[in-house]
Amino acid sequence: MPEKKLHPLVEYELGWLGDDDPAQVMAATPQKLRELIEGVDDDSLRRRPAADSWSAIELLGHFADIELIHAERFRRILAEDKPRLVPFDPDAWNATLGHSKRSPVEHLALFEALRRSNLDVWRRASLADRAREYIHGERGAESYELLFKMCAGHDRLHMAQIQEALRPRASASL
Ligand code: NI
Repeated sequence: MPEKKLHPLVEYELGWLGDDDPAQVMAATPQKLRELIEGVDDDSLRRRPAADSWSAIELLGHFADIELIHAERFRRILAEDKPRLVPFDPDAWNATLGHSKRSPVEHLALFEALRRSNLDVWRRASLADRAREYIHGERGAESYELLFKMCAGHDRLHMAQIQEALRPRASASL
């Protein structure tokens, strides 16, 4: 069956997931995030690798934001008839909610509670539920299953960014 051409962002995030089970990937993420930041000092957590790249702490805040957005989106897709998703501006949330000033414990507590709940909603959903659609402003109709898989790929791409943000750097003066 010919497949609909995927939007580049969708293709990119699904590429990070590959053929892996999205629920398994997403269930493992909280522990992986804790391991990534274990023993990391506060300066390193809050240092941006470049002026326009988020620090590890900002990325942890982003994990919580995205999980909150998905908590709402997943539920609306199940409860409403082809809901139109409300756009979300991650940079604006990061800047105005002060993610860089919070602790990793705060970000992780919110993320983990929402992740547990979002996984529970997914596991209880039937195949027909998972095929339910929403309308994305730019990309048109997509399924709950596609959005869920994108979320799993999104986990991996941002975990790689956290690793990158925490990579020791040569001093600028050398
Ligand atoms: Ni993101």
